[in-house]
Amino acid sequence: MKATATAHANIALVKYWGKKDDALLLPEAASLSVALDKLLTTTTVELGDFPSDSLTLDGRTEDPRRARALLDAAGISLRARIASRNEFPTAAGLASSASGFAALAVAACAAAGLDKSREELSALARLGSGSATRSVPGGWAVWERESARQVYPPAHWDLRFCVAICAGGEKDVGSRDGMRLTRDSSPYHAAWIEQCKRDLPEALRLLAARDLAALGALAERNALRMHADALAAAPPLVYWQPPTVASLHALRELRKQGVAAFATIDAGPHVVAMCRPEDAPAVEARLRAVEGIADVLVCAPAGGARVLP
Ligand code: 2P0
Repeated sequence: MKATATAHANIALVKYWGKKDDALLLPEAASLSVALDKLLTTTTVELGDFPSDSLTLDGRTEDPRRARALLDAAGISLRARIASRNEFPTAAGLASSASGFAALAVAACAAAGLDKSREELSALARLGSGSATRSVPGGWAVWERESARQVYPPAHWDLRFCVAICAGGEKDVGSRDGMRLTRDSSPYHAAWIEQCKRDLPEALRLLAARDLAALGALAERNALRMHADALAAAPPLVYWQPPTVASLHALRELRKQGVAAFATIDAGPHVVAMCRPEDAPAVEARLRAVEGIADVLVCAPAGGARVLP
């Protein structure tokens, strides 16, 4: 009763920032993301008659309660030993909950011998973390309600996503609390959600047409509007650090020089710049020149979660 699965983290171009159901992790608006090849998590689940559940992340012991919620929903009552490993620096504060819970859902069901559809696995991953819903199908994925679906495979569009590490360590306020605080206190929140509802169909049209200039501009606006909403919370949520702002300016400068590179930022300080593969070396070099940037990971689109043989 043991299985191992892998999953990639994803970056949203139309973001999820607000739940309509806190217990079921259902989003107020649909989101669009792409899975990133270098942000890979491998998770092994062993089921048995153990005294309690246990979870380690890169060898450190973590609280297994969110994992248990997912296992219960899958109908797995046996205790679980879960060991998860990230192929990327968690110390740098890169989110691993999306890839972690996607890999967990797939590994746990495989260990239990449960034959679940991709849709069911996506819905299970959601109970661990909202963004994990999209890491199960991987590729270019849309999450509307209970589960996410792949709208295009990774090969639909060979773009690059340059992940600039703009700070070390954990952030002060995690996504779960930050999202709730924003929804409950930002005067702009309703407008943000309405904006996402307008952005998604437009983003899908631009994704179909592979229009980088327009999709990149839309994704950058969407991310900045999400942060405007978070900044307007009480108390305010300031996820940015000085290199975050410097990177936004650096990408603006690059665009003036004719390089199409656009920023997105999750609930943290790191900037992800999307660009064409041939422009990635210049974008990477420009970001590395920003004071305070520790590292840049250049990623390509990746597939979904899968069981390892
Ligand atoms: C996203 N983020 O769409 C957005 C953009 C961060 C900013 O999904 O409470 O860890 O577990 O559902 O998924 C991060 O939030 O939050 C996230 P929960 P999650 O990728």
